[in-house]
Formats: sequence, structure tokens, C-alpha cells
Amino acid sequence: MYSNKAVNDWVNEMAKLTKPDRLVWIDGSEEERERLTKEACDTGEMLLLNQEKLPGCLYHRTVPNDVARVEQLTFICTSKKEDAGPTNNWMSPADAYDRLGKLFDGSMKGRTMYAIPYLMGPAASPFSKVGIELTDSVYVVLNMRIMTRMGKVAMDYLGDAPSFVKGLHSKADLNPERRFICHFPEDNTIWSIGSGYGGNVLLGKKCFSLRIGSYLGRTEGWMAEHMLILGVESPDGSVDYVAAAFPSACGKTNLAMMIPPEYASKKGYKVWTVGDDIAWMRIGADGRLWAVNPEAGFFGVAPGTSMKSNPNALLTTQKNTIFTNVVLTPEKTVWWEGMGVDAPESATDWKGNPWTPSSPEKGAHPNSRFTAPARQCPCISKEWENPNGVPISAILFGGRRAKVAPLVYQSFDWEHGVFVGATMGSETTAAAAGQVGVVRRDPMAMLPFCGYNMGDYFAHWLEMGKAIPKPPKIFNVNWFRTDAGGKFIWPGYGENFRVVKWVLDRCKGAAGADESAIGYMPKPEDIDVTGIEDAVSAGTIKDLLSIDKDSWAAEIESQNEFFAKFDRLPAEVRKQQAALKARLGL
Ligand code: OXD
Ligand code: MN
Repeated sequence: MYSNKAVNDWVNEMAKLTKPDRLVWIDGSEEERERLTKEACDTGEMLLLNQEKLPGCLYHRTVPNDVARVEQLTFICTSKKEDAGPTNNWMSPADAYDRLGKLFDGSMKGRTMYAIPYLMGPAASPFSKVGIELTDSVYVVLNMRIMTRMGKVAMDYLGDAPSFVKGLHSKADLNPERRFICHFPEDNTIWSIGSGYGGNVLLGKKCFSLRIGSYLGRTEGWMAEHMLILGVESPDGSVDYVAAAFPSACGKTNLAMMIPPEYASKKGYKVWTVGDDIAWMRIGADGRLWAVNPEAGFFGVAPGTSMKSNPNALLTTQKNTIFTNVVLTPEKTVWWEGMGVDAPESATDWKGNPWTPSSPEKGAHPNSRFTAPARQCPCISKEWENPNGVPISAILFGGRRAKVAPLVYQSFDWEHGVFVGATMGSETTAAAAGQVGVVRRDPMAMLPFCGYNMGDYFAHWLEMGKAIPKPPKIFNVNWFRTDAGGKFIWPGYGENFRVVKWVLDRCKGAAGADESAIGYMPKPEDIDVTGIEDAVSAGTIKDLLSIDKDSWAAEIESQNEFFAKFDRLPAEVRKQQAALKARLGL
């Protein structure tokens, strides 16, 4: 038990509701990790992997109906419905507390309630904020230990203050009919019930750092964004930082950890990772925008992660990592589709069934995950825990667009950049259920994560632009343009460095650009193709940078369908669209 009265009072109140057999306060110690690991393995909830090959690593399977975030069961519970806005599910706080309160009543009977204090952001950083998560899942505790700074460090940061995010989680009966993820931004509270899957239950991540965080950011004058943060070191040793927002499954972790192509690494360029998913950004004393990664680990998608696609991610997961819903091999190691090594001849799949490479179903769930400590990443930035964060030179937006968006363009100014972010979209892939190639609008990649009315969120971006004396420049990138046969034209992965390099050169005034209808564009010769001239000819670059007026006309129509939902769309957004139309001659 800690000495903070507000914390103790609230924990006791929640224990009265959920009625656990015992309450365990989490301190974050090594002894505690060992004890909880043993406990989790004794009950079969988790399994110790081969400790010679994967020291400190654990394995877990969720129930098959609980493998992803559930947007349809995620609610923003503001007193006024309009404050949740047109893109969020809404429940009134009274209804939500009542409805979920009934489900939480006695939900921890026979179980342990773990009280986890955790810190989002580096210790000793003015950016950081404290949450307490109460949970009946030891899997959650062990994951939170990796994803956050957990235990005493958080309570030391909080001291006697009463201001912390109150998170209550119970697996309850894991029934999807009784599964809800509710956010009460006006009360700094999150209630999650009926799930055991990461994004729904590791409350520090999407629930706090993005949904509650974005609400706090608007009230307090900062920004909580679904962005990776990376640093590019130049041969002279200086480092410039980029934050980038892409919808889920567009390769944020890969970009955050990319390895520059040989032509650049030979000259001395390096890429350093600060974060792969979330950025909290504030205006610094020097008038620039400074960002921290509030998390302490990576909760990455396993399938497709290989020594080819993302060696840094794979190397990060070689110890102290929790694997969820991947294939378990007979020697108690892990495997997944796209790992780049031969599949085990016989193994156990993510559902716990016998599996061989000729089994009709995939062995690992497509959304199977690794939870790995960020400090183990070979390319982790030495600034990643800097209490002041890192200064952001450029913000990138992007998505999967087969045709409309060129490889890269720069917005004319901050307001135009906000419009570019607000009109972000991504085309659905075969990996998700439903029709392939349909644009899903996902402004700033925040559609599922904005904790308030998205019209007000755009207004907040516009306000921030006025408040930041030296704002980052805003760009849009698209790694996913295809040719007539549907093949990707741009090689992607580490080659994306070439585009980031142009972006940073633009920020330093060291690269030219052509002014086009949609923004500043590189001249084809501005994208350095040293070493990939065969794959990416001058003609290919031209294609990648071309703007097709008909596609843009259709794009604007599609933007308007999305905007029609909004009654709080800032006039500036419409103004930007009108200016774009005029520039396109539409
Ligand atoms: C994630 C997501 O898991 O964005 O990071 O879905
Ligand atoms: Mn994400």
C-alpha cells in the first residue's frame, strides 16, 4: 500500500465493487517479476519459453474471440454527446457507470486484484503523467511492466497529488457480449471489461496515452498523437527528428527502426528510434515542438517481422519479451508467418491446436504480438528518455493509397498541413475483413483514438499552429503507390530513408522543390536513387510523383462525404479544400 490518500480511497472503492479475494500492490521490483511470472506459469495463463534461446521470454494465448481492439465496443463517455463527436461511439457517463458497474460488480471474486501504478513518459519529465490500473489479469501486469515505467517510480512521481488516470480492468467472463472499453475524459477514468487483448487492456497505451491524453492535451495546450518518433543522424553527428502518423498496419514500427540504404550508411547516416506508436508533444522554451515517447516498450505485430523487413524489431524481441498468439514450437521457441525462417515441421498454433506448414490455417494470428522493452532495441536513441523530449523538425502523414497520393509532398504551411492530416485515408488490404481497396478516412491516424469531437481536434491542431513559434514542417508520404498490375512501385522499408532525407533537407532549406497544386514536390532528381537505379528509374520516380487530376477530383468528393458527418468542422479546413480545388482547376 502506498501513502497517497486519493489513490487508496479510489482503490478501496473499486475493490468494494469488484470484490477480489486479495489486493496486491505492484512495486515494479525484480523479485515481483519473478513471483508473478511463476504465478502466471503455475496457472497455465502463461508459459515460460526456452530460457536458453529466449531468456526472460513468455508465451500467452488469448481466447479466440479476443484478438484485437474492438472499435465498436469502445466508447467516449462525455456528458454531452456532441463532445464525443461524429466519429466516436458515445454513452452518457451515468449510463456507462451504471451498465459497466453491474458487470464489474463481483467480477473479481475468487481472483487477485493487482493495483499497478504506472508512469507514461520518462521519470523526471515534465511531460509525464501517472495512471493507476486495477486489473485481475497477471498477463496485464507483466505487459504493463514492459510498456510503462511501473510501480514505485510512478508513485514517487505522483507524491501526494490527487491527479492520476483511474483505470479499472477486469477480464470478467471474456464474453464479447459483455465487453466494453469506456473512457470518461471528464473524470480522468477508463473502464475496460470483458477483454484480455493488449489494446483493450493495457490501459496506458491507446486508452490513456491517446484517448484521455488527447483530451488532456487540448485542455492543457499540448498534443497526444498516434506518431512514431525517429532521429536521423548526419555524418557531422547532428540529429534531426521526425514524427510520423500512419494508420495501423502501415509500417510505423518498420519506419521507426529502418536501416538506411548502403549509400547513406557509408556516408555516416544513421537512424535512431525514439518511439514507434505514440508521441506527446509540447512547445519548448526555444519555440520548437518537442516530443517524448510516453511508452517504455513496443507492442508490435509479429507476422511479417523478419531480419529482412525489420531486423531491429526482431533483435529487440530476443529476451524479456512476451509473445501473444504466435506459433509455439516443440523446443518452446516462437514462429510466425513472414518471420523469414522455415516453419517448424510440427508445432502448436495460436489457438493451441497441432499445426504443420501444410495446415490450411495460419499458425500465428495475423494480429499476434510481441511486447518488448524499448531499451533492448539496437537502434534506440540515446535521447529516448530525455525528460525534455526531442525537437521535431518534420511531421509526416501518410497512408496506403494505390493511386492518388504521390510518394511525398510538403504542405504550403501549417494550416495546409492540418488539412492534409485531416484528409488522411488508407485503403483497406486483404488482411482486414471487408472489401479490398476501400478508403477508410483516418485523420492524423487518430480516428479510433481521439478522445473528443474530432472537429474540435482539428481546431486544436490549428490553435497549436498559432502557438508554436517555430512549428515543424508538415509532409505527406505514400509508400504504397501501385502500377497498372497492382504491384508496389516504390521499394519501401529502408529505402524510405531517401524520402525522409529529402524531407529533412527541405526543413534545413537544403533541397529545392516544385510548387504543385497539392503542395511542394521534389524534382525527380531530388530523390537520391544511388544503388537502386535499376528498380527505380527516372521514369518510375516521375510516376511516383505524378498528380492525376481525375483521381484528385474523386478524392475531394470522398473527403466531402466524410466531412458531411461533422458539425464542428473548422472553417479553415473547408477553406483549405476550396483553395486546393482552385489550384487543381476543379
Ligand atoms: C496498434 C494500433 O496496435 O495502432 O498500435 O492498432
Ligand atoms: Mn498504433
